[in-house]
Parts: sequence; structure tokens; C-alpha cells
Amino acid sequence: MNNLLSCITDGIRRVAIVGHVRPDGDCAGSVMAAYHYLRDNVPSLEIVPFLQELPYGIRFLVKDCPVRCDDGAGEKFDLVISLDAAAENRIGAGIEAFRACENTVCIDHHQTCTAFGKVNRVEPRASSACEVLYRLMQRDRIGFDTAVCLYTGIIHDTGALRFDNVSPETVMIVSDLIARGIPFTKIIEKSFTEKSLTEMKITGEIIKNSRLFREEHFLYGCCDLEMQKRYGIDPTELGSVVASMNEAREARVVLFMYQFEDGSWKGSLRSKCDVDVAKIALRYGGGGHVKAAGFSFDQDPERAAEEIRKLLPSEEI
Ligand SMILES: [Mn+2]
Repeated sequence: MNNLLSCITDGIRRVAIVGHVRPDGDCAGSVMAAYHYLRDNVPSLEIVPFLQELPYGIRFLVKDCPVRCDDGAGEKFDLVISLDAAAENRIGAGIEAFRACENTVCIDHHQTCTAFGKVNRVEPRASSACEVLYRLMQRDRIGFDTAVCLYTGIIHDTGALRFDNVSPETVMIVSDLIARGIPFTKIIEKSFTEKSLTEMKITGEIIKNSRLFREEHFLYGCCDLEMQKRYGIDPTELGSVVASMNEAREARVVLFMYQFEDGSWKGSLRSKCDVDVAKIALRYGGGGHVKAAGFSFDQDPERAAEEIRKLLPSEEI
């Protein structure tokens, strides 16, 4: 598939767009970019974007849009498009709508992606799902709202163009989006840099309690429900903690684990060396990228950290 509009064949009237569980900027950005693009260019379509609740900083992406957060069970769509999800079971809201539909498209950039759609466009070297999606759009058909969503996704998955998933092509795309007059400074500030004071304080406590294994240059920290309650925040407000931990000079691999209301945990991994954290996440049924990956688990976090430490190369200090 080279063109998103080529999916809209005769007889397609009702389209669902879905992303992964616990949506981030690239997931919500790509789902909403596809929504705006199809709505602008095929006004006769009924388009339903599905997204679970978003972290505060990126809620502007769904403002005034008819987004649904249920699983879409029992509903009939002529086409379901999945964005930024590496496997079918990683789809969040709308997963049942996807499963029930014969006509599915999978657009993704994870190296662990299973290409689970009937039609697939997976580019493991692309910075973001938004970058892949941009290439499936016609430049002169991209409207303002679509540009805002695409830009937000690229910024989030590249750490504001700092990560090594940025290619000259990524920068060309950003250049084209900025040329459309989008408020690019404000988007970075509001959705990426800015945090609540509470988020900064809890990050401080997590880092204070974190533990460094010097031989492996492995830093890990965790945040259980008790700590979240004490600060009055939920897991959607912990998205920036792992990036803060990753700034530690002593760390080459970072693990941040946080608990959900049902007692389960999520682990976020980052690497600043040649350790491929996607491979580690895959062992736990997760996935991601070489330098940033995640997984879910139920065991004791200390034990999970110890297991992961044993997978890392160590060296004399
Ligand atoms: Mn992504």
C-alpha cells in the first residue's frame, strides 16, 4: 500500500481507526491524523477514532473529536485501520472492532511488529507511525489539523528530534509540517516538555529511591500504587519518568516500573548503549524499539529488575 486513500474502495462507508493500549503521542497523533485526513478528503465516510484515555499533555489532539474509548464489540465496520500497534493484542480501544472486521490495515514502525493486518505497511526504520502515515498521504491533501497531529507524533517518538531514529527524511517531513504554520513551539512545550509540579515531585522521589547496578550500568526505579495515591496521580502522569532517569550519566540501561489499579505492572526500558531493549521486552511479551521498549508483568518488581540485570553485559568498574 502506497496511499491511504487507496484503502477507501467502493462500498466502504464506515471506518474505525485504532491505536495501542496506553496511547502515547505517536499513537494518538497517528490515529487522529488519519481521522482528520480521511474526514477532509472523503467527507462521505463515517469515521470513528478509538483511543483509550490520553495523558494530560496530548489531550488537545482529541478536543472536539468524536473519540471512543470502548472496545467496539458488536459493531460492524467496513474497514479498520490500526496505527502504531506492534501486535493485534496490543490494540487498546476498538480491539473487538478490529477483530470482527475482515478488511484491516496495519500501519506501524516497530521492529517487533507482526504485520497483523490484511494489508500492511510496516517500516521498522521510520521514526514514528506518523512518519509512515505521512508517506501514505498526498502532500497537497494534508490539512492543518492533520499536520498538527503528525508533527506531535513525530516529536514524541523522536524525543523532539534527538533520538537516532531521526533520518534526513524525518527532518524533511517536519520541515514540510512546520511550513504549514502549525504552532510547533507551543506543541513541544505543552505536550512534551511541560509537566505538572506533582509529576516532577514524584519523579524526584522515584529517582531518590532508584537503584544503580554499577557493573551493568543498570538503573531501575519503581512506583507502586501506594506512592501514586500519596501524590494523587495515576499512571498516565508517569510517562516522563523513564526519560528523566535516562539522563543519569551512570546509567546505560534504565528500567522504570509502575503499577496499575488492577495490581499489574508496566516496565519501560531505555538503552544508551548497544543493548537491544526490544529483545528484553519481547521475552516478557512486550516489544518496541532497540533503544526504547516496554512490557507488562505481574511479578514482584524487584525480581523483574534482578532478572533483567542478569541479561545485561557486565564489566569491571
Ligand atoms: Mn510509535
